[in-house]
Amino acid sequence: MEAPRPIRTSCRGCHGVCQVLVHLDANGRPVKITGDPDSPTSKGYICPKGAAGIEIATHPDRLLHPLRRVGPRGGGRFERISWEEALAVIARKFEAIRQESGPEYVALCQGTGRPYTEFTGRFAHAFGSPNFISPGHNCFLPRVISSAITVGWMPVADIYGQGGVSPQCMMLFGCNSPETGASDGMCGAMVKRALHRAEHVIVADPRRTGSAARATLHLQLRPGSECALALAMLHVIIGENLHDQAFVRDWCTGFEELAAHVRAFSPEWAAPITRVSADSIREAARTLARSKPACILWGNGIDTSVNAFQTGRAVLLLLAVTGNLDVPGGMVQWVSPKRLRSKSPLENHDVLGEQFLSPEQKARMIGAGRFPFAPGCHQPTFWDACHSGVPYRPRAVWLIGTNPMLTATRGDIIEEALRDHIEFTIVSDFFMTPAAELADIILPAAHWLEQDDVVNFHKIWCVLPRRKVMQVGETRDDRVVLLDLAHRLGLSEAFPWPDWKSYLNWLLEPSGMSFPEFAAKDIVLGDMRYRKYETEGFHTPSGRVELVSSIMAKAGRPPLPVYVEPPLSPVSTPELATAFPLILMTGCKTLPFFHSEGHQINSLKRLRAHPRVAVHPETLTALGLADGAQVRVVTPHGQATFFAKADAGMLPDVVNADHAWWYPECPEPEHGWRKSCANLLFGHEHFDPDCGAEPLKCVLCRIEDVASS
Ligand SMILES: Nc1nc2c(c(=O)[nH]1)N[C@H]1C(S)=C(S)[C@@H](COP(=O)(O)OP(=O)(O)OC[C@H]3O[C@@H](n4cnc5c(=O)[nH]c(N)nc54)[C@H](O)[C@@H]3O)O[C@H]1N2
Ligand SMILES: Nc1nc2c(c(=O)[nH]1)N[C@H]1C(S)=C(S)[C@@H](COP(=O)(O)OP(=O)(O)OC[C@H]3O[C@@H](n4cnc5c(=O)[nH]c(N)nc54)[C@H](O)[C@@H]3O)O[C@H]1N2
Ligand code: SF4
Ligand SMILES: [Mo]
Repeated sequence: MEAPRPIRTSCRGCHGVCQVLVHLDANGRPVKITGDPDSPTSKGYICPKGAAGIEIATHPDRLLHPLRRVGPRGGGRFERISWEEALAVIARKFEAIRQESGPEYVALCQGTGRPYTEFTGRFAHAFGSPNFISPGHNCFLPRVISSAITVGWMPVADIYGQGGVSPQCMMLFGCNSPETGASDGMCGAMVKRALHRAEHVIVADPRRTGSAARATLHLQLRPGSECALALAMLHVIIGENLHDQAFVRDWCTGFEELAAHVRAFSPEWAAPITRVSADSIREAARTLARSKPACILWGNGIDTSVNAFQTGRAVLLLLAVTGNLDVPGGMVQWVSPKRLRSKSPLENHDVLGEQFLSPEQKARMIGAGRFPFAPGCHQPTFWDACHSGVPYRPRAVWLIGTNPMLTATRGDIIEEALRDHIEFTIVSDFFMTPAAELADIILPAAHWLEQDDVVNFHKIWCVLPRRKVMQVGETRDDRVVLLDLAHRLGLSEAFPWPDWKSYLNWLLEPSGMSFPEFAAKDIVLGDMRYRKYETEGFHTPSGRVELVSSIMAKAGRPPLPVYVEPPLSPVSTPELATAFPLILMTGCKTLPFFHSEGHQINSLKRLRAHPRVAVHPETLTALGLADGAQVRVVTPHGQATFFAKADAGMLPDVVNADHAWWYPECPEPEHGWRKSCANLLFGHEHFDPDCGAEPLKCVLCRIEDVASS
């Protein structure tokens, strides 16, 4: 019998947009996933995580049915229950808490942006709870929010060449998607292609990444110093009159103030701070300003510091003054298809449902007002409250797609809170995790191979079809579960769709397409237009690019970017640096894993068997350590165990540790989560005052040999 034709769908193994082919056997069972060579988004690329999709979905450890805890928390005993029972128990409990204590006593924590995002915030807010928590303060949202207040939209590097122009100069600024596969809704392989085409490639990264090694210019800066680099580049561009005079005159506010502000920040000022030579800073600035068009792929390397928000603004100002906003091959605002309803919170904030919260409910958010530009409820502040009960302790916490003991800071207090303090915890996941071990109810989530979807969460540049090709056990799409519970709790105003299918049809309705018609398409694009500001202005209070931010001034924050030294560094805390002489970066993404995901998966573990800390070979020798030695990374806050990896691309006093590492095979309930958890190395003391970001890539540590102690 002839095998059926492969099914074309889109992968959701990360934040990429790769289109893939799922190959079926004669019985219609998926057996293999390959890249789709005809895909306009990924042109045949597939990474190991995408290729492992079936291995993940059908893994023997996959959660298959709803479970209810029996016996004590952490005792490892659960019983199978039906979906009906699980949902009825949850609805009853949520309703009781809403009546007895108030809706804010039910909190919803999600992980990074995944399909559920279009309903999670909406659900919490419609229920009346402002306590909607995500890792967004450390990820992507500092750039989204700083962009929103500066230009009114999220600029995206125009590497796909919709306007028929490729970037001449590309700068990677704390972004490594060519090596990690994808980020921010863009395929790393397509970024790589654009890098090959660009005349100039500038990489600002403390590590010599693959892209840095091939770049025209690698600015190997000290971690955490990137705002100083951006300010000095602005100094050169404005000082040498290399800025786009017409754009600045017609479309920016505050240029004179900016020019006066950056006068003090010369390359000579920045060189000792960044460790990049003044000549290299000048060269980078001149190249960026003189190449038309130019774009900057900015990434998580600039989100995770106490100066993330200001840095995001400084990078954006570089693009504004060089006239690269919304031009072909520059940094563009994507035009989404008019005839599809957008479910992207980046485009339509109402998706998150904040309009359903009353001002009184908003004011009850844990940490309300602490960080003026934080997205939602600030994750570390939230977990502190769960632990201490100050200002109050939520009674129910629903963890959807997050493994907070591994990926948030201070997993120790999160574990204690879940075990000893929170009355009712629900976990929705694919697998049993250290957090799920402490849950009262566990809900098995559907994998992307098990979902029909209209994919445009990031709204970076396209809408893609996703098709359900399999069903494992009783797993359910998180959104189906949220929709069902919303109806049980009387939230039909916010969730008017009777079921998932009708929601998808509602999204497609203006186009007149049915889901099968949509699914038969490769991609749906809007009619891209550039320089939209010429007719619409910029979506800011002044209608222009606010080089001097009126919104920040109003919030009592510096309206022009300033450099802030990392709180723990050889400069800020020289005494501490004698005991902790190395600068520690954590959590640069690695190709095989998606944060804590993939550690059960053989094909992925084969690619990286152990958690690593990358160290310069001379530093290893000076420490008397061999390549591959088991070491302890120690900070003033904690310690974790890794395997040393000699890496000549590191600066001698900078090391880089993997994050989110755990051992699913180790005994429950901990599954070895404490052993190599980079996030135990951070306290809850230092935050970005604007958005609440944490210095995950710039603290101090020392390295000790495990064998000799
Ligand atoms: N030290 C350090 N820490 C970091 C970072 C860093 O750079 N350094 N990076 C930070 C960043 S950028 C982020 S975004 C966060 C990520 O933080 P998280 O999102 O909490 O990280 P994941 O490990 O991806 O956890 C996701 C869990 O969700 C499950 N899951 C996956 N897909 C789905 C789904 O569709 N539905 C459901 N219900 N479950 C699903 C997975 O099995 C896994 O157990 O980590 C942050 N933590
Ligand atoms: N394979 C894989 N892909 C992923 C993920 C994953 O876990 N695995 N996670 C997804 C998520 S949630 C995110 S947020 C994205 C993040 O993806 P990216 O935006 O690429 O972020 P990172 O890999 O965290 O860091 C990018 C680069 O920043 C550099 N960097 C670190 N500190 C600094 C600094 O102080 N200054 C500068 N200029 N650079 C610095 C690092 O050396 C690194 O090379 O990736 C997404 N894609
Ligand atoms: S890069 Fe991301 S979207 Fe692309 S194949 Fe890999 S996991 Fe899937
Ligand atoms: Mo992220």
